[in-house]
Amino acid sequence: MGSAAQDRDRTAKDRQLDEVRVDPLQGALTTDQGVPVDDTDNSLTAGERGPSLLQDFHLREKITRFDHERIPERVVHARGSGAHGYFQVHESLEHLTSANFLCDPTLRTPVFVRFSTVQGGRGSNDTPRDVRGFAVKLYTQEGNFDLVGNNMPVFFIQDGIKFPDVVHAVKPEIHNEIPTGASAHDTFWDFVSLQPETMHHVIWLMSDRAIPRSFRMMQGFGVHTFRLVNGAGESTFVKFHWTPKLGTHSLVWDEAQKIGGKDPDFNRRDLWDAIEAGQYPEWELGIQVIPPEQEFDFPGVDLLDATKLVPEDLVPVTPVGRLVLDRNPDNFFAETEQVAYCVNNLVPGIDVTDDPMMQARMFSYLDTQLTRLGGPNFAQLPINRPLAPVANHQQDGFGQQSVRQGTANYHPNSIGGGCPVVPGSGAFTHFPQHVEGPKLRKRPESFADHFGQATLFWNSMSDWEKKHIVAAYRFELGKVTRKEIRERVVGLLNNVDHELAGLVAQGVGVTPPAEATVNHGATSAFLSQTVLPGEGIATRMVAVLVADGVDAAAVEAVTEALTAQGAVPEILAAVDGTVTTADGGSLPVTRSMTTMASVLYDAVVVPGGAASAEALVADGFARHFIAEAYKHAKPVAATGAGRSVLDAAGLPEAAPGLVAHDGDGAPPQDFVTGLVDAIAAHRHHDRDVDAIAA
Ligand code: HDE
Repeated sequence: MGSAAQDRDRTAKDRQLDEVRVDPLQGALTTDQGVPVDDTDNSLTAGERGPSLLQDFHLREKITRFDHERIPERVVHARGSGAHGYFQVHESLEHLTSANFLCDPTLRTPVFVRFSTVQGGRGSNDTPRDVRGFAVKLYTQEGNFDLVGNNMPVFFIQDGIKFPDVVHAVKPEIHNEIPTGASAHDTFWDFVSLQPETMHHVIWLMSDRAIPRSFRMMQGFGVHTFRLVNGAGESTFVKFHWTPKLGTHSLVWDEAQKIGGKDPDFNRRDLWDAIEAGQYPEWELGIQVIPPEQEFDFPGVDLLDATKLVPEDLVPVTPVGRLVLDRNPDNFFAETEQVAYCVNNLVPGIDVTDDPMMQARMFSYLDTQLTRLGGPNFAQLPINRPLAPVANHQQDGFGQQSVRQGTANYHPNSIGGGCPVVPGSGAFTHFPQHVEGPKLRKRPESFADHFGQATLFWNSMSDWEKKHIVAAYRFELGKVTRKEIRERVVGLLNNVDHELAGLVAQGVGVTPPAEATVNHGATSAFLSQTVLPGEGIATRMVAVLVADGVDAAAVEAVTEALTAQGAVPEILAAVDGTVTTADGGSLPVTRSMTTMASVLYDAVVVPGGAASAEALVADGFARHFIAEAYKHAKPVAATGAGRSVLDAAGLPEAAPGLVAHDGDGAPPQDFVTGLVDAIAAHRHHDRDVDAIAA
């Protein structure tokens, strides 16, 4: 374990995990029984070239254990990345809830968070167009509370009974297991075209929210309406929101696809590296609070309908606490793979509602984990074990870890002194909601509007966001081979917005709908990513392209200024090692350019130096690197002769996010400020990039 890890804040969960941390790199090599092994490189054979012997228990054990290393992957959200951290409430929320982690501002509640994609298998890449999971396990003093959310505030369907259908439709097709990590195929869009309730979530999926730049730069949502219950037994409806300090930022689609090949672990690596560098990602927890008497005050929105959000224009999000991730797992399998989130994991003061999606989830998570984690004792796995004491009469089953003492394994008992007792207070109590009605299978009338909020989302987008959404529909539907499915989707889109439907139709070879529908014209000020800029440029990756003869003073000034702001400049040259600077010095190269690609960086800088610029102009890889970064709307900067490389890459004289300084040596302050601001703005989509060949 490195010194940074040793120095970290020790949380209660961390200390609990210490009990099971082992360092197998010490001492003698043994079997699972602790018997020292004499040779682990050669099987026991009858004669030097003879057959292996059955009695070689070390060989058999080693192979058997290897054969059984894999467990079933999650049926959805199989690809994930996790991290430890803590949550701390700003001020007591005791007027709303009795949950003590939300009432005591001095408490730092340990958490384990797992981010994920949904469609792809465990080995799929990080950057498909997909929803991202945002699952938080809080190890509170009153038991584990899991907030198992996504990075989008709504869901595809309204009733959990449709979940197997939507997942079957989006997963790889069953005859050929194609496509991996993508929704751009016939079965998904067939389902969408026949199930109009998907329209709202699907437009989020077609937006840049579905291709986050980083797990650290995406929002999280509890999606369902929850119930908070205070000490007096009064209940309030809430919606949970996580808002990242770094802003909500995305890739562009072409970039996301290329990253899938250049670095399939892009988001996982980004999370890991930021935490190792001490740049701990942070989110604000916010709640929308809806008093019970206002439950029916939102026309077209039933609080129990997971395809709807409550517009923040109507109910603002109140910041209530902070989530910080400050420690990487020690072991991927033991922690990130074996963690089991469950919508059932509730603590006193937090309850569910009758949202039929939430109700189905209450069943599904535990059920799937019984298979995935091999039996009913998975809550005893170190990563799942609560910090709160566990005492009950559950027993036996595969993988039982505890050795229970005594004989009273039932309730009531006198032999065990009646223990464990049902406590008089402090227990989880279901909110005593009044329920009555006939048993029936019927979607509520109040769930009926499938288009209004999709229209609201579309109306609230900036011009470039709208362009990206149209392009995404065109891409996805363009991959759909059956024309009638494309036609049906365009028909549904016409109910969202006539212009949107027409633009998509033109791109996918179907006739634009003739009949103009009425757009309600309403907008929300909270849905566009342009209103979620975040703070600063910390952890932004900046490529500095150099060759022999580079202007050392310019490199030094730019890299120092960026590093001072927490950004990560990397010096890239044609080959690894060092380059000779214009003044005869030597500059270490971080990596060779060909092991990387522009898509792995947030910005590109080309420092001056005549010979360096000349070499880069002659290097097609370098020119492509710059053109591609520019096309992806990234900041591009140059000093001195570096400008000629931008020209050779086909960049215009001036453009948003293009920062240049003519002179050699350390560039002036306004260049540096211009570059930092351009990076902080993330992307410059107000450029005309159609003619750029990259
Ligand atoms: Fe899940 N979901 N889900 N889901 N879900 C699972 O549980 C399910 C839904 C979400 O990092 C599974 O342990 C049903 C909404 C996340 O381990 C499974 C329904 C939201 C994760 C399951 C939904 C989510 C899962 C698969 C419709 C956002 C990954 C493995 C009623 C609020 C958790 C597992 C992790 C995982 C069922 C809908 C989020 C099969 C039946 C809505 C983040 O139980």
